Formats: sequence, C-alpha cells, structure tokens
Amino acid sequence: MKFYMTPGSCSTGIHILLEELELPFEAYIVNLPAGDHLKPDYLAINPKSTIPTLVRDDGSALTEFQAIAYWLARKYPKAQLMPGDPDGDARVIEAMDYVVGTLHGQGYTRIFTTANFTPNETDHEAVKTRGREIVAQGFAIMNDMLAGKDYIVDSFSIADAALFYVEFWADKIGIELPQHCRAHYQRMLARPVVQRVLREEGYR
Ligand SMILES: N[C@@H](CCC(=O)N[C@@H](CS)C(=O)NCC(=O)O)C(=O)O
Repeated sequence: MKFYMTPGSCSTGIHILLEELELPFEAYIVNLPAGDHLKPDYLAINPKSTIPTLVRDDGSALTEFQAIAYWLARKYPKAQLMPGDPDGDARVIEAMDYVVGTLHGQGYTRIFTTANFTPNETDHEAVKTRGREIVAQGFAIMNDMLAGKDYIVDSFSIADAALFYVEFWADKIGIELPQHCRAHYQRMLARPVVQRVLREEGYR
C-alpha cells in the first residue's frame, strides 16, 4: 500500500493504525506548506487535495480519516481496532467522527488555516478565538467520555488514534488538556508504536 502523509498532521493517526497492524506500506510525504497537495500528481490520486490518502494494493485510493480507519479495522479484524459489536462499533465511530469532524474540522482549522474563514485580517483573532473555544468544548466532551476508562471504549480503538492527533496538536500549540484527556495522551505516548511513529515523523 502507499500511504500519503504529512508528519505531525492528522495522518499521524492513520500512521499509528498502520503500524499497530504491522502492515507493509510505502510512505510518501506530502509537503503541505510547499503546496505538494495541490500539484497535478497528487490531485490525480486525491482530487480533494487532503491527506491522509491510502492507496490500497488493488490501486484504489481511500480518503477521509474515518473511512481509512474503519476500512483498516474491518479489513484486519484480528487486531480488534473496533469492538466488533454494533453498539461498540457505533460508539467508536461516534467519538472518531466528533474528533475529526468537530475538534479538527471546525476547531483546529480555524486556528491553523484562519484565512480560509475570513478575507479580513482584522477578523483573524476572532476566528482563532472561536477555534479555541470549539477545541476546548470538544476536549471537555471527550474528557467526560474518558472518565474512569483508559481508552474511549474498553480497549484501544481507531477512535483513540484520532483523539491522539488532536491531543498532540494541543500539546504543540499550548492548549491545556483536561485531566482524562491528559492521561489518555500520556497513555498513548507510552505505546511503543506511537513512540516509533513520532520518531519516524521526526518528533522524538
Ligand atoms: N476530512 C479530511 C480532512 C483531512 C485534512 O483536513 N487534512 C489536512 C491536514 S491535517 C489537509 O489535508 N489540509 C490540506 C487541505 O485541506 O488542502 C479527512 O478526514 O481526511
């Protein structure tokens, strides 16, 4: 498989899942600041110009974090990256979608790509502030979900890989994590695969 990724981005969550599954893959770094994702070669693979993209062994490209994570969990069920019962699986998808769609998609994007939300530079601070509010509310919700648990459901799942990358971003830009998210982040950092992935991405 070919994995298109950017170090320290949302693709880190998929990178963790690929390595948890011990799958062979070739990693291709897409340099977002340099605009690699907008070049014709990459658009031919993923016309949405986003990372992550996973090109499977049959040559087909899969995009969107949740779809890639779900496909990996279903395709390689032995690793139990989802509970495997309808209720448990729905809880995993519920949490993962909230993290990717809301914390990342509505919160962090306002902080990282502020200019996409307003043409007026004078509004930038207000957009960033709103982003931080959405992220803070998101972590408060995830914090309640984690109370009394090591992971989002009973054991490590694809949703934890999603939560990890937004916690990692919080760490990098100085957003304080609430208690259970902080413990979850530390628990994730203690996983050998997470340590290896961060090393490979140039962070350790
Ligand atoms: N909904 C997409 C969002 C992915 C996304 O926004 N990735 C960012 C990097 S973390 C990106 O590709 N940004 C470049 C762009 O949107 O053009 C997914 O779940 O994969």
